[in-house]
Amino acid sequence: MAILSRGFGARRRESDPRLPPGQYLTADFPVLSAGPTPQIPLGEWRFVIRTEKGVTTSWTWDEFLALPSEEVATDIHCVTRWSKLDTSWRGVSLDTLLEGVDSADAYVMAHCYGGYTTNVPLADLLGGRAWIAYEFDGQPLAPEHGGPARLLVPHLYFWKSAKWIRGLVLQERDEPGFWEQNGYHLHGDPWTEERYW
Ligand SMILES: Nc1nc2c(c(=O)[nH]1)N[C@H]1C(S)=C(S)[C@@H](COP(=O)(O)O)O[C@H]1N2
Ligand SMILES: [Mo]
Repeated sequence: MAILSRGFGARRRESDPRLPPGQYLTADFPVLSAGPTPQIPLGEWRFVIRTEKGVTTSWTWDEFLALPSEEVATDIHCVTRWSKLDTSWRGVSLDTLLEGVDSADAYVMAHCYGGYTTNVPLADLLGGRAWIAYEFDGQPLAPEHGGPARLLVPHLYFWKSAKWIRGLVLQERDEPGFWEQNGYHLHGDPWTEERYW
């Protein structure tokens, strides 16, 4: 009985057009962290964007909360094959954050409290497709899920959505971040299964 109903559920889930190839649906929210959860006092929190020329733009927590924010309803897809549909977030669009930043660099390295890094082409952060998110389900983002704030790039596999984000460095060349150095794809599009390289 259990096997039959699981099989039936799996077939139904696979037919959901929002599910990328090779993914299954999950209703809970797994925590995947490569290290311990860093504790970041809000008074010390900064978000910094640096161009390759070394020009920095920086926000304190209060300055960050004063920026225009957006509600984001989106599906998320982890390379370990779970997908979660209809998640809801609040955050500041990268379009807003990069507006005043003058740079010709095409790539970005995201840096986190705790040392995690991940690389993303700048184009994937623009066009209303990426945010620095600080709420999940109407609540402050829980520390284990990246609070105070995390990068949210839901059209790429979820390892690109760097938790405990500290800043972005714009770069002329693409370079592998933490998981990318360990074999994960440089880009990570779930729809074309850019899992490993
Ligand atoms: N700083 C940091 N960000 C991270 C990670 C991490 O280990 N450290 N793990 C990544 C991976 S592999 C995934 S799948 C998601 C998991 O986010 P969650 O724990 O909120 O589900 O965060 C990504 N961002
Ligand atoms: Mo992941």
